[in-house]
Amino acid sequence: MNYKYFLFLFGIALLTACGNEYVVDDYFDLEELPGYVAFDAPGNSAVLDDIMVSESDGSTTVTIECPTGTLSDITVNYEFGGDAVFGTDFNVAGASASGGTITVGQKEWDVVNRSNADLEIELLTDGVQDGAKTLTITLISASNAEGPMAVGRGGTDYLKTATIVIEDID
Ligand SMILES: [Ca+2]
Repeated sequence: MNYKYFLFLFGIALLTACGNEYVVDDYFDLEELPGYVAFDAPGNSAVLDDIMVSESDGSTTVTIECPTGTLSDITVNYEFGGDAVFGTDFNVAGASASGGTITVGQKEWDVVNRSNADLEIELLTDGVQDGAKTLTITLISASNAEGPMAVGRGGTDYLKTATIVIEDID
């Protein structure tokens, strides 16, 4: 193989390589993100800090959102965990000791906070010096008219659980 022939081949190889890059660009595939519901954290944070409350605060809320928006109501199932006792340390309307369901609906009139729902947790004073209690609320499943949706940010464990620490006042 002589030198010029090698350069010629090298040039072809370069052109082919460049051509390939365009081919890659041509076939660049935009993948649609799957819809999901997750707890809303301040700003773009993927971490929800523990929510510190006192048992005499009356109530606190956590927000569950569908950042991509939804064309139909989303039914979200959640479960309670931690050592806070349902009916003694806290109450959530319509829920049971194991957890409950909340609907995240489309809010066309609310552009900023589209497709979210506030879950209100009533805090109960028990008159007993029983120390701080922890309540976790974990999103278990979600679905709308289109079918099942992921829970947690992008279907991950991020923003899937909210932790509420209830300080004792007794
Ligand atoms: Ca107490």
